[in-house]
Amino acid sequence: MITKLTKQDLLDFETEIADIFNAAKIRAPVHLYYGNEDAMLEIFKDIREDDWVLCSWRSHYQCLLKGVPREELKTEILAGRSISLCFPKQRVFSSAIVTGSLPIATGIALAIKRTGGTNKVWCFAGDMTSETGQFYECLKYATNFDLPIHFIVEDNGKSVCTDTRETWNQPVLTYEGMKHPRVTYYKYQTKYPHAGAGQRVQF
Ligand SMILES: Cc1ncc(C[n+]2csc(CCOP(=O)(O)OP(=O)(O)O)c2C)c(N)n1
Ligand SMILES: [Mg+2]
Repeated sequence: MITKLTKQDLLDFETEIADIFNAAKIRAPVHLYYGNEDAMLEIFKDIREDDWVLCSWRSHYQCLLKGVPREELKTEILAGRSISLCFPKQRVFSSAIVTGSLPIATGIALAIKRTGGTNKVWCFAGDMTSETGQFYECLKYATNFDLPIHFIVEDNGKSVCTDTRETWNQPVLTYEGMKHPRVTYYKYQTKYPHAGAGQRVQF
């Protein structure tokens, strides 16, 4: 574990950001986590300081757990950059484009392998992202070339306002319950909407 952060620290951070957002002090979207703190703390037990962490638009917990100082993260979010947080020093990168970080993560893993590195890439993807062709291709490439990468599928059941299982007419998602050596799947129930913190904020 890189930090000594607790579940309560994670919850407190998102609550503070939610309050600031609802007070209309952040003039850009925020995507908050809730309900996945235990899963995150468990996953980060295996993540090392020299590993790379690739995320989506929803990445506050990863930034904190990878060692980005709380105030530094807050400053970036307040500046409107929550949707694509990047901290090269802590080796955490995000993309606001659905599937955007997957090929980048795979490429970093390829570079580590080619240069004989011993570190690894951790790539986080939402449930809808995990059902895309891009995800399938990146996982296939990483598996077949034995790249040092691990994917984490974070299932909140939705893609913005759309039910992922209904979209694909698939009651069980592809990586749900699958024992794939390069994939960790977990389910969580958030109390926040896809973006924002529950109150309409005009940018
Ligand atoms: C290429 C692209 N298409 C559409 C969007 C709009 N969009 C942003 S997040 C999102 C939902 C993705 O759902 P999921 O992968 O389950 O992640 P979650 O937000 O639920 O964590 C969509 C469609 C986008 N950012 N990029
Ligand atoms: Mg989702």
